[in-house]
Amino acid sequence: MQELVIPSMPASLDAFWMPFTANRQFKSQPRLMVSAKGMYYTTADDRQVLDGTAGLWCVNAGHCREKIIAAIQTQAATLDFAPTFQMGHPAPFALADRLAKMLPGDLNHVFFTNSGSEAVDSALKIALAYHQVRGESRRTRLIGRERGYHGVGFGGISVGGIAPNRKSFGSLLPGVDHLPHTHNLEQNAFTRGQPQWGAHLADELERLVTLHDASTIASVIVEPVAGSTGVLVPPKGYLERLRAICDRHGILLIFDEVITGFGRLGTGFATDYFGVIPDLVCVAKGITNAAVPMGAVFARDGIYDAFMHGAENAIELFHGYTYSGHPLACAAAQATLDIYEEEGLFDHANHLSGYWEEAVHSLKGFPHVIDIRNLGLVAGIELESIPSKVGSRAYDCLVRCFENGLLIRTTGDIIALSPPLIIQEHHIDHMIEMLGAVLKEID
Ligand code: PXG
Repeated sequence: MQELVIPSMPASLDAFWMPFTANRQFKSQPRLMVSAKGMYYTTADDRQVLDGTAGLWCVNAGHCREKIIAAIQTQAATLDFAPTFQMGHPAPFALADRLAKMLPGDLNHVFFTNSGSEAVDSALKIALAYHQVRGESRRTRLIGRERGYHGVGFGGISVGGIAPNRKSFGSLLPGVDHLPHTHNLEQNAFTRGQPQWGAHLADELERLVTLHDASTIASVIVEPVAGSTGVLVPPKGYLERLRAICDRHGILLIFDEVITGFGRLGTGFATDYFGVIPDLVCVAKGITNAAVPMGAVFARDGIYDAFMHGAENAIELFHGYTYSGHPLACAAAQATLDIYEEEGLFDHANHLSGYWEEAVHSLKGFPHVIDIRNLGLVAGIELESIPSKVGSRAYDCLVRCFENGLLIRTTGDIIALSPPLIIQEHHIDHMIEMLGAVLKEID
């Protein structure tokens, strides 16, 4: 067991330009976490905070796992870095092989990145280049979805469907179109699991095909369950229909599993949960339990093979990152996968999902709650917005929960919960109790 070295409070908070944060508000009342273990963070003022969000949907095996710490330490002392451009080291080959065996179908090839955003941009580029190497270079259109979050690269925000993430950044990628989102409170409020209503929304893809012609469309990217925009669970049959339409028109289907991958739904991946196999899968977060940054794109055999033609000394894909397959990330990922396997964490999440569903839906009827949705170990609790102050009610809830010892995540007036998969029933009880008390307290 390592001795903890708790950092002292920084003299100034000014220099760090915080991401996706109201900097001035935060810095006037900071919420700092200094250490973590299992299901809990410890704050700078030495309070325990139950982690209701697995960090940012990523610490699936719980915090500061000894096995992951040891693996990173050993790797750092053995091989700190080696290039993977025209060179190699064993770790990413072994990891890719192990990961490919976890994915269904022929998703057998793995391109490593350092984040979800890079995984998304890599997948979009692979889709474009794939059509080009096959002689269909007119297929350049990318289709995303309203309320989709695919990270913050120019590709990701272009196919993404969140106005504030797009509006300040110019004209984005050309030739992008969007499917409608599937959120509908009139039809689906308080649905447990997948809603019955909404599969027909996938048919909007046929409309886009008619509008643009299939011969111009490269790929469609969706989150199987939209996370960041407030836990939008796909209607029954929706993803199956998207798959069928893509097949009919030679369009690649990309699942962005940055959140749903590595057990969040109680299966390895959403592709297992829904029984729908896409052509490319983006992952990140839970791949290393977030201990070292890493992302990846899985590609089906047909996609990889399409590139493996021409002169053998020619580079097939002009794309990659200095840190693609970084030794520390590979070590963290191997140890993380060991833990998932040894502790049966995906099954554990699956077994607990019924208890979780009951618990979160017990908040129906609490003040301000207008919808509750869930799947696997994820839940979204939507609050009625205060007119002209959208987001302030949920933010108030976040601040009070944190003060009372619970970390939640909010987007607009939607609370998202996605605890580490090691969670036990008593943690769930405590979490719902704390959240319920705060809901009764806020205006
Ligand atoms: N795709 C999806 C589906 C994501 O959820 C990304 C891509 C980008 O990953 P990186 O590693 O580049 O951040 C994400 C990230 C939230 C929240 O609270 C969600 C994310 C990141 C930060 C906050 O909803 N998801």
